[in-house]
Amino acid sequence: MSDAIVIIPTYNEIENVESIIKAVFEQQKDFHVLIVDDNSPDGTAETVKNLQHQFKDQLFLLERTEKSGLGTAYIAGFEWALKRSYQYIFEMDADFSHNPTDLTRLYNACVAGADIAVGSRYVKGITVVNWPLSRILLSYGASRYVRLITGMTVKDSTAGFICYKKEVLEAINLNKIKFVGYAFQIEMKFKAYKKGFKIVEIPVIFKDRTKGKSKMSGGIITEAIFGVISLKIKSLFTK
Ligand SMILES: Nc1nc2c(ncn2[C@@H]2O[C@H](COP(=O)(O)OP(=O)(O)O)[C@@H](O)[C@H]2O)c(=O)[nH]1
Ligand SMILES: [Mg+2]
Repeated sequence: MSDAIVIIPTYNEIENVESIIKAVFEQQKDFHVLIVDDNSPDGTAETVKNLQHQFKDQLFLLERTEKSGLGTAYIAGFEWALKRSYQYIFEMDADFSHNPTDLTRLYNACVAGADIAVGSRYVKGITVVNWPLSRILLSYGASRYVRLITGMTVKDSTAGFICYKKEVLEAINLNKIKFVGYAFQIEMKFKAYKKGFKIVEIPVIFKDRTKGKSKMSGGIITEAIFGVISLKIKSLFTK
């Protein structure tokens, strides 16, 4: 039994899913993997099922009936993981934007005392490769905006490469998490920050995907812009 599980949400990631799973299992540390697939029309889940024979009791699949956003996919994954005895629960994308070799660095940071280790693009300058300038500006701008509005010190608040200690996920009321896109990532960090958990940022290099398509949309950006203000206002009235 491993103490760590990497949750990877997928929607139409047929070109990446097998290689990302294998890349995680190639790490020296024994990580388990949970794929949360939203009934991808391209057959992503079938590929995972075939691999389950090879990685029995290490590779798990949670299938949902329709595309319902990254946030709710993670919540379903967190609930699944909390029912089992994992101590360290990760978020990672399927598209190799996050380098699986960094998993161990995030893990070590939590073992060394962090409650949340964030794979961060903005602690050593801006470590983003192959994104168009417009997307870098959007993401970096979002990070400055979140710091300004919320007062939270985390630099890369929209990051989705994370190791949570299970106590953090147990303390946050997952049923009350509202957002689905980038705002989901901000909301999770903000709730943990408000509860006094120790958040550590580990510098990572984020690379844009080379295979498959981004599922980012304008709606997700709008959600983040207004979502951050609403998070801050609500936090003034609750503890
Ligand atoms: N299960 C599920 N996964 C999703 C959904 N939207 C995005 N993803 C996955 O979330 C990860 C990040 O999405 P991506 O499209 O790369 O977003 P970007 O990196 O912001 O452009 C990838 O592994 C996607 O397959 C969704 O609605 N449901
Ligand atoms: Mg991506």
